[in-house]
Amino acid sequence: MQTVVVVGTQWGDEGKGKITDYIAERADVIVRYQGGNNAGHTIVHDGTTYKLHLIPSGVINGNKLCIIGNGMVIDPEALVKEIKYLHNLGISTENLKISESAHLILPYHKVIDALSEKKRGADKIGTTKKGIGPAYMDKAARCGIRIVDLLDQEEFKEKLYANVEDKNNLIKKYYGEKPLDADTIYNEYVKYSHQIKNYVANTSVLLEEAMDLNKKVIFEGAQGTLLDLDHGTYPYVTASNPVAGGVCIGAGVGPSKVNKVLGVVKAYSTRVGDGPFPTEIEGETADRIREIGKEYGTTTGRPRRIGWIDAVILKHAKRVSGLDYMAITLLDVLSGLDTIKICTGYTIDGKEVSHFPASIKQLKKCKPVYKEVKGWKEDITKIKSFNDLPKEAKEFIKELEKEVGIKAAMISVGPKRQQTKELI
Ligand code: 2SA
Ligand code: MG
Repeated sequence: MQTVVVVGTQWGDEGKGKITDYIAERADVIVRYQGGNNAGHTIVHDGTTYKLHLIPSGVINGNKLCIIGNGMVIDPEALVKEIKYLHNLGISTENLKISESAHLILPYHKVIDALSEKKRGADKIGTTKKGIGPAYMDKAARCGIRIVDLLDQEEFKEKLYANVEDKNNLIKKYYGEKPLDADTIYNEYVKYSHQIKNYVANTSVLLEEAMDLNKKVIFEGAQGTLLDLDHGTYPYVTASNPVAGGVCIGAGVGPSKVNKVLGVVKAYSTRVGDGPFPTEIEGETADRIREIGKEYGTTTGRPRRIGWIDAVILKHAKRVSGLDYMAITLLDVLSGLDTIKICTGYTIDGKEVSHFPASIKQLKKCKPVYKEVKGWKEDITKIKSFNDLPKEAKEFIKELEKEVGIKAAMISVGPKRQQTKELI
């Protein structure tokens, strides 16, 4: 198999970084195609924990080509910081390439992100305040500034000053806040441009060359299906397309080049940020899962909301991304529970709901229908293979496969590379 997309099937934090890192051992190229430093991918390798936000998880794997695709939005301050962080840990970024067409996050995007959240009040989205939404807004409004513009100081200056004037008017008019200084931003960004210029390339061409040579490519999704701008719980979503289709747009490859899609499925559900969450639970079980699963935002430190696994969502993810297989992660976190619930459907006022609803109002009314399976007591973090799992854990996976209609190709029972097991 030549290309694989690793996609989040829920609200992000399914363990995509860990699964990408695991399969990256056999790959040549790892590509991020959407989002920015709102993402938080945690990888544990040889006793070191790596937290990545922008750079593909494959970077930990030695000499792999790592691509930041055109569909991403890049905060150069965060990028330079992440490069330094990796260097300090002895990880080389020699093979990192950044698309010249990717858009920049500028200081005013972060300010506007925070101010619009404040303005939304109780209806806030719960963004990471990294400026992601406002940067994609400018991209769609055709006033965005790209990496290629940053490398051309004259071009950059012209675009930056026009934007700062516009944004300052907005900031003053709608929010009554103080304006930003264009000169300060310009000087700061020119400094960054020198630090990143050697990484910049036409990454679509690089990918084509790699694929022509039959190199193995992984596309690493960030966030998840339910946070997708088109297929998620709009407006409680991010501003990009994490679903598998986002690869074509965000990496500059045609759909015929995407061979397999692996959906990463957490054994329970989490959501960080606001918006509907039909299987959400609170109380003792939720707290236990949050603590054992270390369910706190990798980027913001926010405690994540907890719920049971939801097959309605997984079927939605299977359809919109064309999932071939599942990778079931954080299975070990469920050890010790007497029973585990799997949501198999929803009802609204007693009536069955056939598909994941688009209306937020409807979604809020959805009551989950649960199937209960027996839990297991054993610590499963040290199992050598899938066969060592207690029969209840195997039963849980079998039920999920039946409900969703696709096989589990992998499971993971801990953060280390050796704790990921292959089934097929
Ligand atoms: P944004 O900042 O505009 O993308 O926020 C919009 C929504 O998308 C959610 N979102 C995320 N959800 C889960 N994980 C993400 N990455 C970090 C992590 C988040 C963190 O790995 O833990 O540290 O808080 C991520 N990024 C964006 C966000 O919560 C909003 O619901
Ligand atoms: Mg994360």
